[in-house]
Amino acid sequence: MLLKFPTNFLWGAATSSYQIEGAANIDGKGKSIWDTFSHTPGKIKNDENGDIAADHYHLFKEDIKLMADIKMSAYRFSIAWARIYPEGKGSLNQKGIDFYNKLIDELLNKDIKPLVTLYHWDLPQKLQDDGGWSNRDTSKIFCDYATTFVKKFSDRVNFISTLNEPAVFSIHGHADGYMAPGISDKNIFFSSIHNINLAHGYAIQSMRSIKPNLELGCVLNLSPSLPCSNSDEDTKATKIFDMYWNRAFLDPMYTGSYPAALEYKLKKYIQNDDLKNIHQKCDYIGLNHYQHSRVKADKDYLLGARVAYKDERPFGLDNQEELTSMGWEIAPNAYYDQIMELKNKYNNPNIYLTENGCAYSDKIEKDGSINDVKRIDYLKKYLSAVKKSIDHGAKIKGYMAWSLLDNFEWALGFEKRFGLIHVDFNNLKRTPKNSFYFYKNIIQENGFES
Ligand code: GCO
Repeated sequence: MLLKFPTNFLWGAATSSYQIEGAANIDGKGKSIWDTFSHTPGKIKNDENGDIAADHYHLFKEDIKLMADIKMSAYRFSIAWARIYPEGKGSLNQKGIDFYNKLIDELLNKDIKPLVTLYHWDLPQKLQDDGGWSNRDTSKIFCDYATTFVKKFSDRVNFISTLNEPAVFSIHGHADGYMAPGISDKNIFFSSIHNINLAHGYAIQSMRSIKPNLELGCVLNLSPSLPCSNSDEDTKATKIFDMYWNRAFLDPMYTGSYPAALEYKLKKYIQNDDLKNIHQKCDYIGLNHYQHSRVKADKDYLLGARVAYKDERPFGLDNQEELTSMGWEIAPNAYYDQIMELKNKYNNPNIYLTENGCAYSDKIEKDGSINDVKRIDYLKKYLSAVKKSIDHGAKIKGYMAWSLLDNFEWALGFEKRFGLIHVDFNNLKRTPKNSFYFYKNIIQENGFES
């Protein structure tokens, strides 16, 4: 059956600065917490780092040409804060501004809409040295950075997201320490949650005051949380996990209040008009989604709850269930359920699907092609779920495949390949995979045969 998407539906791909740009120490860029973390032995698989990554910094024109070749209508990317403000604040780095001017101008020359994320985890190290997100001043400094971005680029960029996945970088950066800055401390974690929410609110207010018709919002990782057993401990842990993973940012940003249990934990950080400052009019929710969260109680975890490991197979899940190379389930029903929860419980917002995709180890055939049939199948299943949600009233405005290019998958390094385009990290050669050409047909037809 032919699944047709709405007219003007945006089809594109997503990346992030630290994962693809490289050029980590040139043209005046300051250090970020991911430069520090990736150069800390033992933090990243094979001790890899993003010093070169996919070298998008030098190869962006080639990458944009590939996007234009298949008529992508949008490209979601993030700004490396430390390229603009090497120390997070104070003096500007003109070479950093020049890079993003060239990138944005090239996109516009090719009729590709820039979807900019201001913060995709790479906090300037100097700000971390002053406490990072646990320092309330960082919220205002982020606002100044956002204000500068709008003043320099909003003549050409209309779509701006404040943050990427605040739950991920607050939890993994400050509760379990799995990601930069690698901290595990309850007070730092709780104060960071609140200051990150404040940063979003201050930035939206300031950007809106400069240019009222910008399309502004936040990109959130949201997934239905399910206990991985029917024990009381796992059931209780699932409620706790859901509060931190799904509600800690969505609720204050989009409804104006924290979940009661969380507000109690944050109360010593919350000052007078904070919730009013956080709850600003947003034009959309950016949804990043991959699978359910299968939750397990774990007293050794600061949250007392974590995502189940692959071998902690959730009850009721057929052990034949296929997993991607991340060990993630292929569960398009979870995507549908998550979208419909936003529609039904969060006032039917405009939703941009800002990340979705799968990692598989891709094989290069003798003729140089990459026949990634599993990724094509994944796209069909997940986009069918998207179409079903649209048919049931969800206001989905676009889909950004994660990811345009194979890239640096954080603590897992370069092994996990999410790209529609293969990158040989030894010589930086780009090879479009068959899923890239399948995506070309989807864009051409504005849909596909399910
Ligand atoms: C995230 C990040 C991306 C990841 C992708 C695969 O969603 O975690 O935004 O940077 O690389 O999701 O894990």
